[in-house]
Amino acid sequence: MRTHYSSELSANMDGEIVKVAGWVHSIRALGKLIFVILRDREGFIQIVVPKQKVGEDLFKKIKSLGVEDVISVKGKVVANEKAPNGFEILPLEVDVLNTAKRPLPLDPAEKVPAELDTRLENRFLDLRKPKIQAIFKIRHEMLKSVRNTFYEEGFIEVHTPKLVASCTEGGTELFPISYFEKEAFLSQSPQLYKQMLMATGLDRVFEIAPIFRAEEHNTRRHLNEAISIDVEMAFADDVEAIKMLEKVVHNAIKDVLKNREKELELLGVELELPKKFDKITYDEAIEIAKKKGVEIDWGEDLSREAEKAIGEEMGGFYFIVDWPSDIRPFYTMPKDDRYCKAFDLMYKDLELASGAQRIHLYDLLVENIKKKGLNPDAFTYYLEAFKYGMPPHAGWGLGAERFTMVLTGRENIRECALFPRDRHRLTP
Ligand code: ATP
Ligand code: AMO
Repeated sequence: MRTHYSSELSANMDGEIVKVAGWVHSIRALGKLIFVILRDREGFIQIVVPKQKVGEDLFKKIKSLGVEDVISVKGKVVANEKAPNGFEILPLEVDVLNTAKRPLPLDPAEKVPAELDTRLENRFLDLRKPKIQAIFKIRHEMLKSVRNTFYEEGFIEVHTPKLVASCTEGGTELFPISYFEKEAFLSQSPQLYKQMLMATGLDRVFEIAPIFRAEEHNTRRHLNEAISIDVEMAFADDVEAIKMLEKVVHNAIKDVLKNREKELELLGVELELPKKFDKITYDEAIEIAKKKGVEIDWGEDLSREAEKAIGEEMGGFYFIVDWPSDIRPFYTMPKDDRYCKAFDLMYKDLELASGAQRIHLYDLLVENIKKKGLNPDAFTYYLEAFKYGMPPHAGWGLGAERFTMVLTGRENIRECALFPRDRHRLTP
């Protein structure tokens, strides 16, 4: 139904017959002349309709169109300095493929921005806006780049179960589900499975898949269903895992800058390629927070206020390393009797990724599970993998929506998921 996208047309094609298709973005009738702006995925095209050139019938047909009707137009490209982008289309045939009921619950061409709730209620219309599509084009570019880096670095793509029997991350709650006669949960993280895969010889695996977290509260950076970019590397330590994360993030930003210039401009984002990733220890982070007047004791997880204070001081991308063992999950490799080999990648005050070198030694792992007040019997299937030759390994999880927030300059994570799931939203 189309030969060209709007972006594939130009004034140089003057005289060529083409077929374009999309939605009626706007329609302006000025007596014997109508201007239709057609919108497709790649932009806008002006259709110029002079009554005496197109004939009575076609003129009438076009005049009866309304905004958001779906049409396909066969016509001639006409170079015209006065038209947007220097050309317009003189129609020969118009197919009305479908009509739109009016009034629209949300106008994709609206000048006044709608509330986020209204936008999410009518997401299919919201997504017709070029600026909103730009977010998902950038997200797509990021994921494509991330995958390319994984392929180049010899990673194997895997998928682990999302219906699981036990928790992996302390802190957030699980969603219970009924699994025939057993109790089961939606997976919070592929953590245990990606670690088990380190005992198989697959060595380097990645998974890009949903994680489910029963976050009780509404925040601007938590979803109840998110996409996690997960990595696990055998024969590697925390330092190598950090290097891989830096490479993935660096390449993604480079590719977005290179291939999504138009979208970044539309969103008004000035993205900078990070030259280096600063590293501060947890102790240094706490000191920064304290100096800025935040009340926080050593050994506490970073509060929102602490994250804000540290983010303000650090700016951009940076790592927080050398965390107290007590506030990291049971699978984290200790460094000494107080600290462990865990790291977080931050962008200003937003946590983008968490990772660590893991415990690969069976006895130490069982001891740590108990220390966290968990029952090792609940982890039998996982622990078995540590008995018969488990190499040292490390990995991380990077939130796709959080990374997209940074790449697109959005303040609310809901903007970076097509159909976000939050405390109050289960539809659309
Ligand atoms: P992760 O869940 O991987 O740790 P995160 O960014 O959610 O990533 P947390 O350590 O959970 O980091 O939380 C950071 C801060 O945000 C903490 O101060 C915590 O109290 C607060 N916080 C976490 N989850 C919520 C939530 N659902 N609602 C409100 N505040 C939250
Ligand atoms: P963590 O719990 O820190 O670590 O999660 C990793 C990353 O996933 C993203 N994320 C979320 N994004 C949106 N909404 C949420 N509710 C949410 N929760 C997490 C964040 C976070 O940094 N197993 C470890 C990873 C590892 O060590 O390999 C884990 O799950 O960007």
